[in-house]
Amino acid sequence: MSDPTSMLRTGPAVATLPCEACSIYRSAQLKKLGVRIDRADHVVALAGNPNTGKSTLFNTLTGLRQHTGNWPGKTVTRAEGAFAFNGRRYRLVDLPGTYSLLSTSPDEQVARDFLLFAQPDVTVVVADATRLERNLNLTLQVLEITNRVVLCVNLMDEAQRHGLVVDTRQLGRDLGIPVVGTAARRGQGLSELLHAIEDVATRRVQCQPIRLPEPPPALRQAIQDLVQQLHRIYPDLPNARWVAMRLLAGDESILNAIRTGELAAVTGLSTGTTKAETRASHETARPDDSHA
Ligand SMILES: Nc1nc2c(ncn2[C@@H]2O[C@H](COP(=O)(O)OP(=O)(O)O)[C@@H](O)[C@H]2O)c(=O)[nH]1
Ligand SMILES: [Mg+2]
Repeated sequence: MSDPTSMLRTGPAVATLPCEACSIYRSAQLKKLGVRIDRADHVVALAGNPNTGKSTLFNTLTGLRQHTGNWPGKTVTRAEGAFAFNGRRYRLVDLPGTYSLLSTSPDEQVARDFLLFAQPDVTVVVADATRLERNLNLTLQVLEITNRVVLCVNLMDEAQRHGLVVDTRQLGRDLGIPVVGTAARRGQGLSELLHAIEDVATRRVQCQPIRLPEPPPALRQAIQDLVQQLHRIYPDLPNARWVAMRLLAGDESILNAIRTGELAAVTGLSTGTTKAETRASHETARPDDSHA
C-alpha cells in the first residue's frame, strides 16, 4: 500500500458537503427505530477511537440519545438501537472507543470481543479526519479480522476548517473498502454512508482489504497447531487464526478470556445462541425524537 496518510495534505478547503440530513429524513428512506432491535436483517457495529463521532452517528440514525463524552466508565457498555434504510432493518451497535485491538483496557475489550466473536455483518470504523494517521492504525487492525468494513472519515468540517483535504476515493482504493466522508454533527454525508453500509451488508460490494504479509513458515506451523487446539475447545470459534497469533504474542487478556470462559460467553458458543442473540444492552440509551 502506498502510505494512506499521503491522502492527507494541506490545501484549499474542499467544496462544502451537501446537506443530506434533511433530504434523507424527508424521503423517509431512513426510519429511526429506536430500541426496536428485533427482526434486524443486518447487524452493524460502530467502532473507532474515542471522540470520533460514533455516538453522534448512532443517535442520528436510531433516534436514541446515547451519551456523548468520554469520561471513564461512561461508554463501557455498548449501546444498541435500530434503523431501517431502503426497506432493510439494521441493528446498530455503538461500541466503546478503542485505539487498538491488541493491548486493551476493559472497555476496549468490549469492542474487541464484539468485533472478533459476534461478527457483525458490517463494521463501520469511524475515524477523525483531522487525525487520520492515528485512526488508520485501528482501521488496519480491524481489516485483519473482517473484510466487511466501511471507513467513515468523520469531522470533515473540522478538517476543512484546518485546510485539510482528505481524498476518500484514493483512500478507498488503497484500503480496498468503501470510504465515505461525513460531518455527522451537521448530518452531512449520511446518505452516502447509509448506501455504503447497504452495499457491504447485501454483498453488492465485495471488499478486498489490504492485509499484513503472511507470517514466516516456522510461525505458520505454530499458528496452525494452536488453531487446531482452539477448535477442539471452541469448534465454532470465529477468527481462531487471529486468536492464535495473539496467544503467540503473549496477549494476557486473550489468554484470560479463554481460561475463564469469557470468550464463550461473548460468542454464545457454549450456550448455542446465535450471534444475533448475543447480549443486548441498551440501558445507556433512551428514546429521543431529535436528530442527534
Ligand atoms: N465538528 C464536528 N464535531 C463532531 C462531529 N461528529 C461529532 N462531533 C462532536 O465530537 C464530540 C465527540 O462525539 P461523540 O459522538 O461523543 O464521539 P464518540 O466518542 O466517538 O462516541 C461531540 O462533542 C460531538 O458533538 C462532526 O462531524 N463535526
Ligand atoms: Mg461514544
